[in-house]
Amino acid sequence: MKKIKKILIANRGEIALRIIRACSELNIQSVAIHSEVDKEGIWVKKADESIAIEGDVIKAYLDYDVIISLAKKANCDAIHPGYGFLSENADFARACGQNGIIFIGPKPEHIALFGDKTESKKAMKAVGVPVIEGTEEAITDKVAAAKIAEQIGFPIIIKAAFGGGGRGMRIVHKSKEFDEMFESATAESMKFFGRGEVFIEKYVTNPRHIEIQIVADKYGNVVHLGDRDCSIQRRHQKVIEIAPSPRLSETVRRELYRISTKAMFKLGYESVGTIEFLIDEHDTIYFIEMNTRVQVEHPVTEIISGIDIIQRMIEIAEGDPLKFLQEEIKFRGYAIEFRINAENPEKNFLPSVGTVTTYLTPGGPGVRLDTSLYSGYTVPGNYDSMVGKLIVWALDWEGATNKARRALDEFIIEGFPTNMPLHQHIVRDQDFIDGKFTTGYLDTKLSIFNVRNADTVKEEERKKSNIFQKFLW
Ligand code: MV4
Repeated sequence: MKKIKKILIANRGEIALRIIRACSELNIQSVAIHSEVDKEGIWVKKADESIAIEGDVIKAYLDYDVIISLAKKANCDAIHPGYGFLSENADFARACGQNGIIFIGPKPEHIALFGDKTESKKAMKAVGVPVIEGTEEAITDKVAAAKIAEQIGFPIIIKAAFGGGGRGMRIVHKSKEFDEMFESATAESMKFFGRGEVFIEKYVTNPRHIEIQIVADKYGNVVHLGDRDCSIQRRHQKVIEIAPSPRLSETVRRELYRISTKAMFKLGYESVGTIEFLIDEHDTIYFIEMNTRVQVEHPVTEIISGIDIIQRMIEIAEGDPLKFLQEEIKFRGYAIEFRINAENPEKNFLPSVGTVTTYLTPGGPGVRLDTSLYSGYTVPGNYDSMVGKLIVWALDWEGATNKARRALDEFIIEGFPTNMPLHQHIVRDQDFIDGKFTTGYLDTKLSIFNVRNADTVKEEERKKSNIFQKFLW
């Protein structure tokens, strides 16, 4: 007898729709929640049931006492948190369990462990994962911290001990900058995470950002679903994600798989998770952090492995053992994900709002679109600017970059500015096509792309309108 027959999705937008689709295929009922400004959201329309949460439009997705009580009232057996919002809140995961609601995700103790970046490093080091030289404990004393920075040797990086995603992070190149950077990192960490503790590491210059997808059941079966290259970021927001990394050596790849699966097995990890690494120019591997949630970029892994990660999360929460052994998982081809953001490249990527007027989606072989957009939809300005993900797949890297160019040029969204012009520049850039990129890629390319130049964008629009004309007639 199945334990999970009805799931409340404690999220919004494209990931809420993604979870609803997974539920539908598993014949599980879905319940959507939405704030007042989200009542026209596609996920509200597609769920079997939907519940409006009045009041503050951000708290609607964060007040877990309300969300748990709504789940109980709607006779839900489980809650799926998606990513962001409550997805890495250990107290929420614990509260679900205490209320007889299954939390679809890792154990609360692992969510808590990996939310503490210094404890994470200690735990991963203890199970054989290489970590970056730095302070083992969080620090709050500036004078002591400065001494440690001198011992480590510049450049160093200051990071929030209870943060992530770049907030509260400062790179310090020389001693005289340290005090100011320490104070600003501490202040930013306090502002965004409510905790000011920071820690220090040796700064790894110009690395690639490679992550490993993990799936583990409740019986000690741990598999990896390959690697993703997430080096192409702007201000710590991933812009493009790729699976597998086009320029990772097989030796490094095998080692990443080995240490990741071994570490998760030794820690008794359950559900899905992503282990983030830095790889420097000498192919040295460094663990940076672990995400105890499904990630935005999970589709690129789904496409090359053929495995539905959201459905496996639900089956693991149900108590089912994994259906496959590591050796049965085969990876095929390359997938590239382009995050489509409602933001204006001409205004330094300032978030934009508006109503979708002309909406022409790409298709054809190897094209997937996970989005909350539809013709006539009005993007609210209250949330993250990502409104969708265009994912393409081809058997080889060259094919994938060509398909990306074709699909992006086919994709027409009018009614508000998006970052599509940036993507159209990147897929035509020789360094991208050659797979030559590290975390510094966009810093060097943004000015060359001149993507903020109105003429460039106008030229792109003209070209697109031709495609539009061709496409329609
Ligand atoms: C680093 C690093 C270099 N050296 N740590 C941590 C949070 C994650 N989102 C990015 N992180 C990094 N940690 C050490 N010791 C480089 C990154 C990093 C990065 C840093 C600055 C600007 C963009 C970046 C993109 C990816 C990774």
